[in-house]
Amino acid sequence: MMFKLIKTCAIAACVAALAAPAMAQTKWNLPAAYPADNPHSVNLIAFAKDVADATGNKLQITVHPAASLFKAPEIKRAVATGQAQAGEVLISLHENEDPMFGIDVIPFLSTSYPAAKKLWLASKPAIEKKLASQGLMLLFAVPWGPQGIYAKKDLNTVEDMKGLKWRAYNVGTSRIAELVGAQPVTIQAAELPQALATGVVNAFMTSGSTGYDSKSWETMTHFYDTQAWIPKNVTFVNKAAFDALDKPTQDAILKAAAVAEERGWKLAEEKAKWYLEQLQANKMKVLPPPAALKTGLEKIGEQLTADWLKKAGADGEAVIATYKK
Ligand code: PCA
Repeated sequence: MMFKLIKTCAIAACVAALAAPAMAQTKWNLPAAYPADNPHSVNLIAFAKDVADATGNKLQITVHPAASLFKAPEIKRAVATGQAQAGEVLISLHENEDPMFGIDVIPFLSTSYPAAKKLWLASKPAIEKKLASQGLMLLFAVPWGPQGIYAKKDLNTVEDMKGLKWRAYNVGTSRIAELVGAQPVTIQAAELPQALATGVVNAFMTSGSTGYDSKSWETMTHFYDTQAWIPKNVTFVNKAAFDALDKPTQDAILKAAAVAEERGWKLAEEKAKWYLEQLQANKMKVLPPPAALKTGLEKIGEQLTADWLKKAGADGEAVIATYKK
């Protein structure tokens, strides 16, 4: 047994040595925007390790979490222009480029993980195509937790949201502020702790994990578990950088990407409840939305759905129809 193992290792080393001159070691950077211990970053680091292992370290991908290399809204362009070879973004940050990038933030369209997965599969071809037209190749997508409202007072109706200093992270969350008469301030997750500490914002909508990452309990008292939508992060590569790799390395990336997508969805779902428990353990009230608040939010959701359908046209309708099938 031991001998066989040694022999197998020796052969593997030999194969690696023979293959080495064919492609020198390649180093890639993968900027990401969320903290190193957030499940998204953990998954990216596991992905990079899988690629390194499968290629015998021929391709080494360094993950740069916490917006340390590029700020969240700059990552996509950095990868498209080849400043970085791969990257992870909250895809709805780019809804202005194509409504399809915002399909996962339509309120109350898909609010459970199986529904979010179904929506992802329905929208994937269109998203893949759009990314390809921008010089990017899609690798995988991973969800956040369902989105709820953080506040420091009771919210019984949407009228109670009037005048709030509302942190937004994309077009949709800004629009919600406008519709309820709050003041939207766009702040990415990396700057959220600072914004909370300085009182620039006093309410926002996000997942349990981002509330946990930004220690929301230090300034917030309530989390309304509205489960309004499940946004996703998408990981892609610069297509030219991918094309420059040899076939075995390309295959290793694609294989690791498929594994990362599956692992990412699993991790997200497993941890969603844990994050809400942490909010509670830190003395926050974790509550279902009161009926009137829920109804008000649903009305806003209808408005946002109509806005989206208008922007996305026939292509959008087709994807929604596939999703609803
Ligand atoms: N966290 C990110 C995006 C969605 C989420 O749950 C944020 O708040 O910026």
